[in-house]
Amino acid sequence: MPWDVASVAAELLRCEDEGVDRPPFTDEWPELDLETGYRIQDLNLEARLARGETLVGVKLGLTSRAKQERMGVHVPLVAWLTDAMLLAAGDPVPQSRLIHPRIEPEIVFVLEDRLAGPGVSCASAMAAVGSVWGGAEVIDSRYRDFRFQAGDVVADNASSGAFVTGPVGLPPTALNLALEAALVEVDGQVVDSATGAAVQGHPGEALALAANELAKRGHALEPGWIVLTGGMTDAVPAPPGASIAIHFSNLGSIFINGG
Ligand code: 0L1
Ligand code: MG
Repeated sequence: MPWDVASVAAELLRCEDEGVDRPPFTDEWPELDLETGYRIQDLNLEARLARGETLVGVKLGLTSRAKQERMGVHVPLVAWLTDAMLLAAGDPVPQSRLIHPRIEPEIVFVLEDRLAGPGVSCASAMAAVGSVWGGAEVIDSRYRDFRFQAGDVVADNASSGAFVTGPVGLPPTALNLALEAALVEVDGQVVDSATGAAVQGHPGEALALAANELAKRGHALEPGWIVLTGGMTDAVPAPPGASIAIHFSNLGSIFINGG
């Protein structure tokens, strides 16, 4: 089948809605590059909004070396967050609507001011932040075994699934984000750890990157938006029955069970 922007967008939403995975489109359509992937992503944002979801922010993907190396894609990505992806504290992994969820620790910002690129630096990005939170992203991929190229994963909204923020929100001046640590525990065993420096040297760099990248597509980050700055460590599988905890040094702990 000759794929195009509209047919890939529709197929990705069908896979998401029906909970089925598929091979990456680049196997058949190698011209699916980043720019085309973003057009597909934006088309599916329109579809999500048309079906009643509300835009609540953006997520970055592949901002840490751990994530880039695991996924074999070496470029940071930006994607959309809607209210349908929000989990409340204590919610289990929403297995019934996900294919093969994995969980990763993230530094999360809530914006106080509008942030529009180009030319946004880490310092000017951080000046727009109202509060900083610990977060856990439950990623999912519509691609079998999470196998994809950059264009595929951008089209797939950077493997969006669900996310939850932790119990502690602090003003950005209250902590050194490069040193903020996260420990990832699975069934009571620490399996991974990182500090905020894993994310582009400082999570504010990821925020600046989002503003500058979105500016190329004619968008800005808006006040009140949530920004997930990208997995600090590799993601851990979150099957039914798993018990996952993420402990931040200053931003509290998040507990998620696999349902
Ligand atoms: O599936 C993936 O790992 C791609 C999205 C990356 C999410 C992240 O790095 O936070
Ligand atoms: Mg993530």
